[in-house]
Amino acid sequence: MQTSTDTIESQSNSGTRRRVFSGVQPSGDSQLGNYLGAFKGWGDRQDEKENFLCIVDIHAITVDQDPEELRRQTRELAAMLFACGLDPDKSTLFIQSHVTAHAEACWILNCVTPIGWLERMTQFKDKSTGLDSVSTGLLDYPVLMAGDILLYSAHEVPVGEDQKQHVELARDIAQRFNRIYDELFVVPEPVIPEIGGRVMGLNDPSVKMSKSYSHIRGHAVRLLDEPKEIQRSIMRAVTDSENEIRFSNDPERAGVNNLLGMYKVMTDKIESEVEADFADARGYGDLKKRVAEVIIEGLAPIQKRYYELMDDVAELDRMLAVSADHARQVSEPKLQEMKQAVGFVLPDHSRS
Ligand code: ATP
Ligand code: LTN
Repeated sequence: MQTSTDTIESQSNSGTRRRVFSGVQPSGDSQLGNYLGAFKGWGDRQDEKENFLCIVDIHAITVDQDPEELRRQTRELAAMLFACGLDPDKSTLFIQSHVTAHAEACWILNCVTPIGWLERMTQFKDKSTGLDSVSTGLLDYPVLMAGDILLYSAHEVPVGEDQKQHVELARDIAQRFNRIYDELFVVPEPVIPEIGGRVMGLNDPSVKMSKSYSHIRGHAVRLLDEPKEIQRSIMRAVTDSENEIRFSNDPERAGVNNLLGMYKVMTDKIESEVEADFADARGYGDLKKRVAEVIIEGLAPIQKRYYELMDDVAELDRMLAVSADHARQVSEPKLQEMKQAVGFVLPDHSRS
């Protein structure tokens, strides 16, 4: 029986690195916000954190999907994440459906989750409004997500602001399970990145850049866009009628702030250095030109690596299989503890 927090802590760490879990939906073409707000940071910090990163295809089918498209987008996202710098020797990047513990953990956690907690979720309300028929999976989405996180005893869950409520629910579920049964779960913390936390749409800087809208012309820079396309999108970005190139919280100046924020994260500079870089700029035209340049330059090696990986899908699948093995090694013992705690008879392994 697991009772001490110390034991949970030691289980959740193979070395001194704090454990991180995050998930991404294979829901379309990755865009610059995904890179600046998530993928880049995961890669930059993989020496100091123990990353478990999951392509959440089981979550994806909570809304309608074309099967072939889902399969294609899942592989494309895997290739893109590796191309963005996730090193398979340092980070465990795997496909959720390869590790059956996720679906099993979800079921057990369902049975300690009051349905009212799920009906209150903002994402459920947003995604279900106006639909003729809503799947049970869509309501259950946050419990599957709680299972993802809790199976790995993750301390930190980097997510965008929109997913904070789900991580808080995962905390509530963990605490409830710990209270009803045994103290099995680390209670995870949501981590919202400050820089790059919210890259805004180029056509409308009041809405978050998102892969679901990346087909709308002028909304996003997609990570696979060609240089000309990137330049065109940035040059057409909405700005304001002033001509001052500095960071600001003024909603009227959100467009310029967004462009400066992109430049800052792409170049790993601090705000004062960014503003100094533009001290000699002649207006927003100059700003946009230089922002486009750093994006094009930064994405070039990523695009090259992405196409190499997609040229050898067998090798990509092999990399994913190795990661899934590792994910299973970590999650399976936790699932067994959950089964033990709720009173299941564990199978007799001496027979296999
Ligand atoms: P969807 O349109 O399917 O919701 P998305 O592009 O909004 O997709 P997610 O799959 O929800 O992206 O998120 C993947 C990761 O990328 C998350 O960690 C999220 O916080 C981050 N992310 C997504 N969009 C942005 C953005 N505009 N700015 C900063 N980070 C972002
Ligand atoms: N719901 C998240 C994706 C996701 C996730 C997770 C994020 C699924 N499981 C576990 C963090 C931890 C999204 O739509 N971005």
